[in-house]
Amino acid sequence: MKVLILVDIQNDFLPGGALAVPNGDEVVAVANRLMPEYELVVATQDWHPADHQSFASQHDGHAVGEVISVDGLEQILWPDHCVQGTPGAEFAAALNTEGVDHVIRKGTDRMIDSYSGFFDNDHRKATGLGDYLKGRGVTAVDVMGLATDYCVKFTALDAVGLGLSVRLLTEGSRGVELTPGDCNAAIHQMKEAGVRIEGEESE
Ligand code: VGL
Ligand code: ZN
Repeated sequence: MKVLILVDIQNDFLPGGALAVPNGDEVVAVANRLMPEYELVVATQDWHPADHQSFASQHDGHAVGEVISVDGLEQILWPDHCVQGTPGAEFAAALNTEGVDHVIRKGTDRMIDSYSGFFDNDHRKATGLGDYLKGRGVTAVDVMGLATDYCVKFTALDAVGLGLSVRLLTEGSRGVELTPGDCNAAIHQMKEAGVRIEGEESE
């Protein structure tokens, strides 16, 4: 079964959003074009409570971009984003959500972030996506969306870890690039883990 995972194509990750991914809006048209080619389309949605501990606003004396320890885990501090029920957390208006079969919300536990659509950042809890795919006999997934160097990367890596055959659709992915080179490094890391990169010959 051809399965597409659309990662976090939400207003706050688009230009003008709270955690804007440069050119993030360009992935919407790619998603809309590709969805009809797939039998199953799953979309992940970053869905934080307003007091999520990945937000710099929750930590006096700390700023966006700093790395601190939260509940024993290293956490990059982000601007408030994708707060449950706010416009920023909604899927991009131009995304054809009618083509989406299933939505997985993540990052709902205030104490731990969840870049991956499968598990939180410490693999303490599963989101249900792994079981959902397993229950449908899915063995391979294509992954695309926002952001290449965070949620797309960790979703792809966890998919590999669950034994799925994974392909990254670079055309449909854009990165935050907090540091220049982060996207290339993420792609390299995915490749090393066994993710096939769209458009590249596999050896
Ligand atoms: C993301 C940072 C924080 C992402 C989500 O979708 O890549 N990045 N929350
Ligand atoms: Zn988030």
